[in-house]
Amino acid sequence: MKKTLIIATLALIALTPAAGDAAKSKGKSGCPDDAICVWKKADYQGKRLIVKGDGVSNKIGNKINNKTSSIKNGFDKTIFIYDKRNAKGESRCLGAKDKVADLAGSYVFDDLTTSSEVPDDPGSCV
Ligand SMILES: [Ca+2]
Repeated sequence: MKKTLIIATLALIALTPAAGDAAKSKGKSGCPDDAICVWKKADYQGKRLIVKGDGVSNKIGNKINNKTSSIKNGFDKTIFIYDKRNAKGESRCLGAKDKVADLAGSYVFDDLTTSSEVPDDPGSCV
């Protein structure tokens, strides 16, 4: 009887850190819902910046201007990123929950992002 209790306790101890590690490994490469997340390095590495809320934001330009190399769209709708402030200049589109591991790839937008936009009713990327 006592032995069973000890085994059960040990099993619980063994399981607990595993759950903690899983949560931790998600870490800085994750992106919350209803936010745009950008990283200074490709593959969601390096400094992460989270931009929450709808509409146009210059937060990326204010914090890590022209230094974004990967991006995730945590919104359930299309968002845009722009080369200039206030949603001006060249732009790129990301569909709902879309992500780009390396903006230097086919997106050809590495180290350019300055502002972002979450339109009310954007439709889908063309
Ligand atoms: Ca720019």
